[in-house]
Amino acid sequence: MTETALATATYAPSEATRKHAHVDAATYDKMYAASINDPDGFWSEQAQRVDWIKPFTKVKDVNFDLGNVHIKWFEDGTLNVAANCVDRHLATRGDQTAIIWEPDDPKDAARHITYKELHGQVGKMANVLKAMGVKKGDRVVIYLPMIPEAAYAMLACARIGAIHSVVFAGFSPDALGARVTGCDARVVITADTAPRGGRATKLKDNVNQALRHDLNDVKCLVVRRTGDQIAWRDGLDFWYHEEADKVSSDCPPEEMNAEDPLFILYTSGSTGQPKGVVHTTGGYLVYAALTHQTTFDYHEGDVYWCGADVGWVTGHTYILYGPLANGATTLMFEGVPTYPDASRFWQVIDKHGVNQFYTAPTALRALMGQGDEFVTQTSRKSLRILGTVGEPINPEAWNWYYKVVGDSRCPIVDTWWQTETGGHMMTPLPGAHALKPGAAQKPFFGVKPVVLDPTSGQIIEGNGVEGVLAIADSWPGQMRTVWGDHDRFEKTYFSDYKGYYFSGDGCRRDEDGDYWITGRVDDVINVSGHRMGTAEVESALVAHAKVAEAAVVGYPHDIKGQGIYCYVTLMHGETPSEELRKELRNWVRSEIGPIASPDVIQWAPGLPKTRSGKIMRRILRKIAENDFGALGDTSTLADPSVVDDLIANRK
Ligand code: 6R9
Repeated sequence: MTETALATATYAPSEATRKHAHVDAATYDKMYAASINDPDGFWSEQAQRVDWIKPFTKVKDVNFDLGNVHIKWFEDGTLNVAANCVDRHLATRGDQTAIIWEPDDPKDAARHITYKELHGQVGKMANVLKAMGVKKGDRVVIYLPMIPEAAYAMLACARIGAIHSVVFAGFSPDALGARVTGCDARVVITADTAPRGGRATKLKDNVNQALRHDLNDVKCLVVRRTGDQIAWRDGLDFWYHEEADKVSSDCPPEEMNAEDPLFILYTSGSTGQPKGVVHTTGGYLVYAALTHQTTFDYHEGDVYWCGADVGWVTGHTYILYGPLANGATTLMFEGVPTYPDASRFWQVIDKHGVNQFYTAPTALRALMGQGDEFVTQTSRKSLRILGTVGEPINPEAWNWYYKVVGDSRCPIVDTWWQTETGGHMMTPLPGAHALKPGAAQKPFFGVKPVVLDPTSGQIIEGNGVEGVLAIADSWPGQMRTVWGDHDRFEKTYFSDYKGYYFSGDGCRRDEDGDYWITGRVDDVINVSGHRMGTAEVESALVAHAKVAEAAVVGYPHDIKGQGIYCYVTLMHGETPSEELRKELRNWVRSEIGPIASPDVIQWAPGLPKTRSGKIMRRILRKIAENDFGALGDTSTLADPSVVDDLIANRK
């Protein structure tokens, strides 16, 4: 199939999927209408899926007007998130596995942690934190690998009302230090060493380095993961296993207000230092639980796997809080998709009988480039639902995921959302919608998307339209503020388009009213007066059989205003040549049209990516502009050396 044919194919839910699903088409329409017409009634009912200590009487108090933005849900209710994710399941499913832990090395034993064990572990960790002086409202930074203790630590904070800020274990000491300072944390939880893909990151050394100057009174709780030798700061560092021996596992949950902060998560914007996104207790949990159940069509007894890292929002909402609030069995994977080989994901799925699998397009494209045999040698028959998140998925990768991974059996939920939104904002629902490859398609319950004209800020009505994506009203999972800087919160999200939450993404609403995310609007380029999404060109390039991955940026062009600069990674075994360059240029012309013809194609053995797999286009733009002095911070890249290669080989 050509790219265009792939993109226009639709896949209706099979009868089996539709019948099994919590939400079919009619139910979606009914529930969506109710959520928009009567948000108070809808959310008041949905909020009953969590246990409240003191029931709320007020559902929603929201204002999006610049200068007075405030967002409150269930504001006079009280509850505890850890009690909801753990304690309340004990009576009915104490012996059910809550967390399956799959270690980096498949030769090591996997672990199954029941809800009962989880309860004991969370209580212990909570009492250890208390003994270290952590109180309600204090911030705790968590810098851990993907081990069960990461879940214990997050839930322990929630239990005692401390605010966690998880920092991805791949971040550098400087990035870690900035985040500890940013939220003024007095305790960091880490491990000695993090094994990942057969390589080891010395986390405790990183912590020592991060805390070496003005943070040298911050305490550190250390989980023993490998037993490696580490440098110790006497009086400040504590082994978790030693401290845990000294305390009981009984720790009563703190009664928290619905609007008390649950966590801070730092995320990058288009300007300045990373912002501390603040999520609160009641609304976030309700939204996490409802979206997890609905989007993944989660049913009692399912084994569910989100392949993200707990260092990202996807890990917070869809490894931990959503699944555990629903009493699910959630899988935590310590490793990487290509270790020991490119078959690992699919082997883990077979090993644990995974029913729902959720990953990012970048992982799929990387695996797709390795060939189908890594997939087809496994069974995958337990799979029911597949999901993607993080960036627009190109129809090629979608098609591969659908046909090769899912054997054309499993619906793909393409979930558009953000750190700021707390949970899914747009996605097809497996039993309700005919899938369109690459479309996030439908707003979730309570989400009122609007397409705005980027220049006038006016709402664009009707179908077959394109603009910037904003949201007209609040939903319970929405971020409440930027930690310590409410002004920045208002300016970033509510000042460009008055009265709306601005997402920073562009989108198209097609003739059927389905939404397609076209990418960050800061990535839009203007070529000879034509607006173009860099993602469009990338999608065309990766549709070529010899291309594994591509990143496209604009660069100043004397005649066209902006030209199209493409970084292309070829499939394993392909050799760059002038012929191939010409072939790709013609390919893109034929896929999109002559206006999209690449001006420059640079072969890129690797692309600069964050550790969560996002391509850092900022760096690629600078290289394309020949502006090597202003590359900015490259320390957070998964592999900073790719930048040197790209500069050395700049066209
Ligand atoms: C959850 C997460 C948010 C940005 C968002 C958008 C992009 C995420 C997407 C998607 C197209 C999807 N994005 N999911 N674009 N289709 N299904 O990724 O949060 O790291 O904050 O990134 O990611 O551009 O604005 P975060």
